[in-house]
Amino acid sequence: MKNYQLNTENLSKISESIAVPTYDRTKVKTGIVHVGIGGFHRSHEAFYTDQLLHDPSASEWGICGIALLEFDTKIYQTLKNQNGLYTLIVKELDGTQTTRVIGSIVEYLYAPENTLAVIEKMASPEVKIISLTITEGGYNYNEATKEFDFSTPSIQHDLENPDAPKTIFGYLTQALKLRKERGLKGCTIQSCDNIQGNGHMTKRMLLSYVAKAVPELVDWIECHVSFPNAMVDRITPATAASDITNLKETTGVQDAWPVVCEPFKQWVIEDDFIEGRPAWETVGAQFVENVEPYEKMKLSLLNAGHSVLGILGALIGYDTIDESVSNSNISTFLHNYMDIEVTPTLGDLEGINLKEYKDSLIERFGNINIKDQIDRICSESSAKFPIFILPTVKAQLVEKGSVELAAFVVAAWAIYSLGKDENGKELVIKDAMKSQLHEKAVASVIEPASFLTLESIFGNLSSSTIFKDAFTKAYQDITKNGVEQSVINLNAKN
Ligand code: CS2
Repeated sequence: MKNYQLNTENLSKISESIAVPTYDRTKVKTGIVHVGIGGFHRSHEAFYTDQLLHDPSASEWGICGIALLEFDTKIYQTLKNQNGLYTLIVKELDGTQTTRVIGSIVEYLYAPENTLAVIEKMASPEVKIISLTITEGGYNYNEATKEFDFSTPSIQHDLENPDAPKTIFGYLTQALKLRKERGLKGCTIQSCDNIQGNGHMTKRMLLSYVAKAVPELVDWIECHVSFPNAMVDRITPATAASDITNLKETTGVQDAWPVVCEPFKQWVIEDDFIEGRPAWETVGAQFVENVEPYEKMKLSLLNAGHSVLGILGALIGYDTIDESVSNSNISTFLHNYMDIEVTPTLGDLEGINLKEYKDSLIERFGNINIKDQIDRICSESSAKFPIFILPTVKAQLVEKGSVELAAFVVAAWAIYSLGKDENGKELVIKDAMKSQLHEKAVASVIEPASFLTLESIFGNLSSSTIFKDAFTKAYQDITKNGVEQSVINLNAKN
C-alpha cells in the first residue's frame, strides 16, 4: 500500500481509503476560536462541526485552533504540517474501527510565539464564539476560598504584563477590551470542560480577573458576552504509538497525531449564544433550557466513575480502565457507589432512564478496544475530585445519606498519593498539586485525616465528623487488607 502524508494536497488520494471532508475547506470562514486543541476537542466539538460543514450554508463556522501553552507546541506543529487535518478513529465495542479525516480546524495559532495574532483573532468581527477546553484546573478556582485564585504566578504575570498574556484570562481580557474599544459586537464564550455550571464558572472566574485587570470592562462583558453551560461527553484516551502505526498500515495515511475515541458522544448545551451559533442540533447536539441536571448526572456518574476505577485500579496495579471494571468486585463497588450514594443526589431527571444510563456507563468503561489509560484518569485528581466526587459527599451529608463509599475512594486516593501501588511499583502521578498531595499523604500514614486538611481541595469537609470517621476507617481497612479485600468486605455489607 502506498503511504500518504496527511495534508490538503494528498486528500483526494487519501479519500480512496478513508472518508475525508467533501466540503471546500478554502470556502470555510473562521467563526469559532477554540483554545485547547487536545484529543477531546478534536473528538467532540471539531467532529460535530466537521459534520455540520458538509452543509454549505454552515461555511461561516470553521474553527481556529489555539495552542495556548508551550506544552502545546507538538499539536500545533502537527496541525500546521497537516493543514489542520487529522484522523478520527472511532473504536466500536466489537473491535471494528470507523476512520475519517476531520477538516473543521481551518486555522491554527501558537500563542507563545504569536500573542498578538491570537488576541486579534479572538477580537475579529467574524468570530462569534470562543470555546474552551482548558481542563478542570484551568479555571483557577480555589475550593477553600470559593474564589478566583490570584496567587497563581502566571495570573500575576498577566496582571503585570497585560499585552503579553500567558493565561486564558489574560488573553480573553485583551480580546474583549479590543472588541469594546473598536465598537465591535461581543461574542459567546463557551466552556467545554467537565465542570458543574461550566458557563457560570467561566463567567465568574473571568469577571473576577477583569474586575482587577480592567475594571471598566466588567459592565460591557455583562451586556455583550454570553456564557452557556454545557455537558460534553466522549471518552477520548491518549493516542498510543500503535494507533499511529495501525492507521498507516491499514489505510496508508501518515498522521502524526490521530485521535481515538469511543462511539458514544453527547453534547447538551444551553441555547444562549449572543451572536448566533452553528446549527449543531442538525448533527446530534441537544439544545436545552437548563443543562444542570445533565451535567450533574454526567459528572457524578461518568467522571466520578472514572476516578473510582482509576484510583482503585491504580493501587491494585492495573493500567487501563477496562481492566479495572472487568474486576467484578470493583464493578460491584462502583455500582453500589452509583446507586447508594450518587443516585439520591440527582433529583428528577426528566426523560432520562437512570438505570439504563448507569448500565451503559459500565459497558462504555469496559470497551476493551479503547484502553483508556488509568494514568490519564488519575492525572490532575486534585482538580477532579472537588468536581466529580466531593459534591456528592456534601449533598449526602446534608441529607444524612451514606458517604462510606465515597470516603473509601478518597482514602484510596490518599494512599495512591504516597506514590506506590500495592505491589510496590512506582505510580506516575501527574498533578499540579503533586508535592502538597504527597506531603499530606505522608502525614496521613500517622494520622489518616491529615489528607483532608488540603483546604483548596476539600474546603471544610474535614470538619464533618461523619466523613472524617468514614475516611479514617476506610484508610485503615485499605492499609490492613488491601483495596480488593476491603472492597469485597464493603460489597458484602451493601
Ligand atoms: C475523564 C474524562 O479526565 C477524566 O477523568 O473522566 O476525560 C472523560 O473521559 C470525559 O469527560 C468523557 O466525556
